Amino acid sequence: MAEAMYPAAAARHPFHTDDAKLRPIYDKVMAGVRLDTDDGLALYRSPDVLSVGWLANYVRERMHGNVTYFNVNRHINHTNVCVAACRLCAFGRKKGTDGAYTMDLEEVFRSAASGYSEAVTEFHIVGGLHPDLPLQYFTDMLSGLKQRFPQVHLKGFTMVEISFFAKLNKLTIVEVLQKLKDAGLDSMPGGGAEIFSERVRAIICDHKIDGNEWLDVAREAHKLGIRSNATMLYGHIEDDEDRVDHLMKLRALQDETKGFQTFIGLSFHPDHTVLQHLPWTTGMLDLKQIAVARLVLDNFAHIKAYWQMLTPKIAQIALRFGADDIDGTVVEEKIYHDAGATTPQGMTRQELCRLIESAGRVPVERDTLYHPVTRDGNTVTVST
Ligand code: V47
Repeated sequence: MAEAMYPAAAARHPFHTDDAKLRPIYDKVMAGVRLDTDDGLALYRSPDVLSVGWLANYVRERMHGNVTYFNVNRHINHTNVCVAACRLCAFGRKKGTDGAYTMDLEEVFRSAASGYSEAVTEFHIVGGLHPDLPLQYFTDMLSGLKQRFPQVHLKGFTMVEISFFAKLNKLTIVEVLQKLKDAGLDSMPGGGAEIFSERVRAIICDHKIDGNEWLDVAREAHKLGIRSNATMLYGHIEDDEDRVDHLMKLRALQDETKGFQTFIGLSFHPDHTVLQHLPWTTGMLDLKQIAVARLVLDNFAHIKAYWQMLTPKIAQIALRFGADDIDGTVVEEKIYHDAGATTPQGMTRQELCRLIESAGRVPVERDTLYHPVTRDGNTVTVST
């Protein structure tokens, strides 16, 4: 059906490219054959970004037709106090220093309720690694949010936070995940993966768990039925091999657990970080990253163009380079804005729909698990 409606998916026209290395990749994509490491490298290194994008768009339309997903969500960053001092980060503060904050639970609940009047379907909850917050703060947060907002999906805590909670509370990863799940955790965001290469991690985030631990926590979460997203931080000091290695590791874990929902490439924002001498990513790299992810991550249903990080304009173009999701209303964002993002803090549902429609796509509001959502005023119905 999708193939009949969308010409790129129907592959009626021949594949014109100046880059001969893309031709065997074209053959594999048409035949639905999995791409390997060399293919991933050839895609990153290709000067023909439009052909790379065409291939990714073909796959995107084969999977999702003309649909682009978005959601109505709110980010909650309960604390920026963090014991790690990652060079990539402008958000974290040491306890007691200028600008450090920690919300008490009443502030968390107030912040959850504030913002746009549109009924949100998801709270996205992440914070720094605070040395004094006991696990009960988080279980009380989750159960308190569920009690006050029973219809809202709670997507919270990165693999890095889970590992930290386990160490701080002398519990296993599984015990922490189970307690959070029992308190109301529905799924997890994809942050904190950065890039799995040890060489790069030693420079950009040496205080963080290593890549294998990130993957181990994701594996345990998926085994408990907690789905998650996955991310990759790019555009700093990594090279093409590091990027392909990262994608291959995510793909291998997805083969095993099928627990990842969406992949989000996160472009490095250097301002106010220790790495602020590094340049910002270019639009071409951002688009190529979306496309390569779509082509290599054949077992991921969704590739997200996070508008707030990419800018709304690049995110729109990304909907023709492999992305089928543009993220949500967000309302209040701190991590990227502390690192120099100039995008708005949030967008209304109507603004998101306009962005998607003017990219020639059909907006579909989804809940966190990609069930379509319909609204009558602020009454939300989820089709499961
Ligand atoms: O965990 C931190 C990264 C992540 C910087 O799962 C930085 O739906 C760039 O994970 N420049 C938070 N990146 C964002 C995130 C996310 C966002 C939207 C949706 C989802 C999802 C997840 O941002 C952090 C870290 O990996 N980060 N500092 C920086 N200066």
